[in-house]
Amino acid sequence: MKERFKEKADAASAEIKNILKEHGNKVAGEVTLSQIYQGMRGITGLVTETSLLDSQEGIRFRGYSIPELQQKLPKFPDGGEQPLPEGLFYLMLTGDLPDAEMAESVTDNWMRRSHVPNHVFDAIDALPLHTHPMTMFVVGVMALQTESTFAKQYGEGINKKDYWDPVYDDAMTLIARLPRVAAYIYRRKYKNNEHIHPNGLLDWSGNLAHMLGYEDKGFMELMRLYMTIHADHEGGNVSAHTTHLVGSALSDPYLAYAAGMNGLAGPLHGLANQEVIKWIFEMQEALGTDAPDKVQIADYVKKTLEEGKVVPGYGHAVLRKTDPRFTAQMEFGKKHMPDDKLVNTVWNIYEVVPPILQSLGKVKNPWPNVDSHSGALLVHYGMVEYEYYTVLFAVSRALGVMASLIWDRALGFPLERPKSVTTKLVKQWLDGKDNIWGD
Ligand code: AMX
Repeated sequence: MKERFKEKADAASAEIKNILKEHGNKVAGEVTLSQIYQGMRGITGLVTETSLLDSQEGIRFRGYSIPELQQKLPKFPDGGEQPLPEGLFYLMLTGDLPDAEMAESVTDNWMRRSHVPNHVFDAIDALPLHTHPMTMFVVGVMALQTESTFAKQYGEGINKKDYWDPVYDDAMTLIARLPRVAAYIYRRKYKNNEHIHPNGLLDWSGNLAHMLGYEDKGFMELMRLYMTIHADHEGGNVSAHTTHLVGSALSDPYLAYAAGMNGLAGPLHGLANQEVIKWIFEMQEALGTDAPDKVQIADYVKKTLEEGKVVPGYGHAVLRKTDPRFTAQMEFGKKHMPDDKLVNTVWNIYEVVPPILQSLGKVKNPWPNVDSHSGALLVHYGMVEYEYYTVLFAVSRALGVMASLIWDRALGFPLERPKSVTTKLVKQWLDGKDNIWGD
């Protein structure tokens, strides 16, 4: 995989140099004052090679949609139906679909790198038990940073054209160790500190399921699907963008990834997966039923909006249709647990919420995102501890942001530093006194 990546990166680097030499001054779009003030929506400002998001179609990883990945990526040999995320990582990194042997070599490589040093567990253990699992997770990642090859080699004066190599090494080691760190947090916080050793015969996601304490084959398949669909969502989302930004300062992959995951821990981003189940559980309690009907759900949604809160799991900054990651999970639910009450509630919410959000007249996307479905599938297999869910998202997101970070360094992308302005300056510009755009 490493050699294949290097060939591809060298060719891409030469191609980009040529594109910039010939077309570097071409104007690519324009920016409005509203965009500057309102979260930079729709401004194209960075390059991410691993995936691309279309507002109508949803995510494509190197050109492949989720159903295509489910068909074309290698599966776990023991009757697996969902793609192995190892194969997705290979695809995101090299641009090529791997065969089963290549995916297996990634599994083996990660298994060899997966030993987590004891001080990482000590760092997590130093936190009180009531600490949020995402805080424990980022502390664990920061403790892993002592092992950074990039930081060490940078300190020894590595040539900048070789940066990608130790970044690759760090990315592979970090991804390999995350399931153990994630499972440790789960078992410490919720399962009496009783830990489970990895099983060398399992794949990366199967092992995560095993170390979490879930041996059900259905749960293992769910983890493979979960780790695949949460991996990447192009470059502008908070976790991917933050990882890229912090990495651009040549902070090592551990520092960059930890920064990104602090962003994932926000309720408008990855933490929405815990918020969805918390909200449904609160609704069940308020209504006194675990199977609310559509009228009851509609009333509860309206109450949520009247209280000035968002409906978690709905809306998106880019998507304008039902998220295909939602659809993939719905299909999993229809196959594995069609009669589950909570899963059926998620499907009823899907029928009720969009027209209500549409009626507000301001919500640009009334459709469900990935987070509106994931929790119910986890609860089905017994994982009810919803505060933990974003950790699973974080483990998966490492695949996309680390593949991208390796590309960033191989392509020699510089420090990211957009220009900001003050409102005082904007007002002077509006009065015609100043040209703040600097031409
Ligand atoms: N419920 C209620 N109101 C919503 C809403 C929702 N689900 N989604 C958007 N709105 C509101 C916004 O709060 C905003 O209101 P305001 O003008 O009074 O401030 C208005 O609609 C316009 O917002 P928008 O342009 O449609 O969305 P955005 O690009 O600013 O924000 C997002 C996108 C995801 C933050 C927003 O839809 C939201 O808060 N959703 C709920 C939280 C959620 O599910 N987040 C997970 C997203 C996926 C992910 O990153 N994992």
